[in-house]
Amino acid sequence: MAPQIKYTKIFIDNEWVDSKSGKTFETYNPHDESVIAKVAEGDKADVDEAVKAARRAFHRNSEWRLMDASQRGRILQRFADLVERDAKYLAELESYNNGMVLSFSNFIVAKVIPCIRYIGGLSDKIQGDTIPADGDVFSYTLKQPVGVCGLILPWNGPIVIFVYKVTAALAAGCTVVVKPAEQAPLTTLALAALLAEAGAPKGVINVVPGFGETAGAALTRHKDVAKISFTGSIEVGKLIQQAAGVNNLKRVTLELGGKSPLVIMNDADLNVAVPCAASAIFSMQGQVCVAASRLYVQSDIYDKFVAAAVKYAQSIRIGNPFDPTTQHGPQVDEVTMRKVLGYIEKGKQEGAKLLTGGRRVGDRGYYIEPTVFADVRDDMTIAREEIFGPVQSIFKFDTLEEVLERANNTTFGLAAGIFTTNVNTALQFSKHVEAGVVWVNTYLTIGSHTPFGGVKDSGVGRENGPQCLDPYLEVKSVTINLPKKI
Ligand code: TXE
Repeated sequence: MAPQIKYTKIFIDNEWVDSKSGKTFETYNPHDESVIAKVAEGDKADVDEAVKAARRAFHRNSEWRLMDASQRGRILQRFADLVERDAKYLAELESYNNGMVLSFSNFIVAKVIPCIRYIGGLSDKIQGDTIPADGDVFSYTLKQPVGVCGLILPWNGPIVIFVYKVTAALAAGCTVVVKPAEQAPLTTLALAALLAEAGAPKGVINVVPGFGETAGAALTRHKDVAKISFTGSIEVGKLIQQAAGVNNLKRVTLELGGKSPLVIMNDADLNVAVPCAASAIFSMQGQVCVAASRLYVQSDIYDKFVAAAVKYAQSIRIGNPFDPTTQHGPQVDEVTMRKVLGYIEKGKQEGAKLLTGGRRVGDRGYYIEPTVFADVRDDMTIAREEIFGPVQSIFKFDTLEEVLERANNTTFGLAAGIFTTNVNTALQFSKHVEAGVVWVNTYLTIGSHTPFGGVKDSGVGRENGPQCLDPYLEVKSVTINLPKKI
């Protein structure tokens, strides 16, 4: 049964309001293209209201600013409890709105609960330093929240990305205005309601659904927003970095796309590597920023690996995300589906060997077969551009030195992986590959304890890990003159 839609409006000051223009937009179920709900369409006027609310909540005398840090942490722990209470509903809503297979959305929701607890637990561990400065002075530092943060989310993992950004911003003591992606805004609204229920004072969390060029752009240019954290495409990431400097100088964190290499050495355990390489590209239908979209297989095992990869891809069960046996759901929308099918055509035209898949499934819903290309060359379009779809591209290589050179020959730098039983190979690769995240004999192993983010054009800054509050904090140094050094 379809999950109940509880919230479709703009959330400001812990209240649900219509957009000032009265406009709404439709949000869809990618499984059958049906309209799920009409959602309030916020634009600049609504963003202005939301930022005002967030500013009021950030005033030095506000309830939020005067609250003990440990109390902020307790609100976030309660938020984790409420996400746990509503886990089934949230997972269903995510699947309904963006096509994520239910077993995967259940897994994601189960993973974000400890993540909220971890990040929330950092609220009262924000500490400055005492400094042995020269002269008769006493110097120390304070770490203070940057202010109102604009958080712009994508559609491929709204729950997990909301948690990374919002929990860290609130743990640091900031207030936030969130702009969910137009394709999948529903779980963001549900999570905002849970934060209010957990005790976030009004104005601390505000959500303005709407489109990127209007609501998103207004947030990015707003002079009273101190920081933007964005997850999405590189094109928009570049626009955001420029817009963030127009009316004031915002701090900017960007988590962008990738073309992540996964390397399989001759000595790898293929029983583990084959399924892991498949889930590294086919999870969420390939719509994952760290998707292993360049699979480099060493020459001795190449033919054997390719045959096993094709067999695995053909075994993946395609279907309604709500069917418990389904492993592969639809792409998020028609634009994305057509873009992926276009890349598949391009791959064929440019001479990559299509071994399985490559077609749309049915004519209702945005399904594409898990697709495997072999004999892909580094200069092909499918080797260079982010496809963001279920397309496994396999390349052959001979030596570690060669594969490092080829893996790094890209403007992207988000993730990388290697399967090998040789520790020296693993260490060499991990040191020299240009990526923010490296996995050895595993892939997609993301957790709150480990920093996450990209190098090169894949992003700026890190989320998660013990430093995850830093992007939301400023360091202030205080120096006090003393009659005599103590
Ligand atoms: O992303 P956009 P789209 C990649 C992936 C995908 C491609 C396009 O390759 O195929 O991007 O996806 C908001 N100012 N990733 O079009 O446009 C927008 O409303 C401010 C990788 O969905 O970047 C949405 O909330 N905001 C990725 C968010 O930006 C703007 C996740 C992302 O949308 C804006 C998603 C503007 N001018 C896509 N324009 C990842 N890193 O995981 C748009 N937005």
